[in-house]
Amino acid sequence: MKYFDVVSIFPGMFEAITGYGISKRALERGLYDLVVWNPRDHSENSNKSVDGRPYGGGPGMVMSAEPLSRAIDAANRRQEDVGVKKKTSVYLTPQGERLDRGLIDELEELEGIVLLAGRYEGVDERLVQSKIEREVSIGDYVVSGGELAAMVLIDALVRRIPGAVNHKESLANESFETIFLDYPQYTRPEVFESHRVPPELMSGDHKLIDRWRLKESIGRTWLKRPDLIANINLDAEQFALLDEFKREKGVE
Ligand code: 9WO
Repeated sequence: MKYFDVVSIFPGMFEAITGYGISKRALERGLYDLVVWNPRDHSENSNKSVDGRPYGGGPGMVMSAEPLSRAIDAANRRQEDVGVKKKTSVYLTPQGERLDRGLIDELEELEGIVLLAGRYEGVDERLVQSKIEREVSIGDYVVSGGELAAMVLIDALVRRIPGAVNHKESLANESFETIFLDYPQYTRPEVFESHRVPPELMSGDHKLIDRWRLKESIGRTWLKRPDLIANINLDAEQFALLDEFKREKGVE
């Protein structure tokens, strides 16, 4: 069981993961739990305000430390109540450490994560310093708030929980995917706008199909993500398949 507690002023957004697909099924199967804590419910002023004007001036609003702090405390308390031992707190921000497979590997070791999704121009820095252990970015761009980034992180972790992804095969594929990009996929019809499905896939010869798929995976990685290929030491078979790919495509 994995526990996610998110602090957000837009709890409804998280239906995007709790209400659809693999992440919905995994929740129903009891493989993880997700609770969203709204700082508005922890605001003590009469307007239920969760933000204030930035000290020093400038445009927009800043999320206030106090309601966020109480919401994060409630999230941490519930993690303790359910017996979570290894946990961390994460603020989603473009200033954070870049989310990649390595960071997912690291976070996968934890039983619980408290995620802070900010809005407006940001969060009072004192809150980040007192309650946040890690800052994580999903890429070098600004979106309208941390919620989408939090969901990207949660979804990537949920699909790694044993039993979340149906087919045994998909799990094997995942380890394959850790090295190369996916091979191309085809379904009916056999001819679309005069383009046929590659004959290897129609052969029924599973050894030939596996070999073709591996060749395409390596070839596509070389074509589309040379940065990834540079970090892989190809073995003799993989090198030969890449060479064959290049010759077939008439490149190099
Ligand atoms: C707004 C802004 C406006 C003018 C100049 C710089 C600015 N930065 C921001 C900003 O970072 N706003 C954030 C909105 C405040 C915290 C939550 N927001 C957010 C998180 N936008 N994008 C992310 C995010 C999180 C993780 N990975 C990529 C982007």
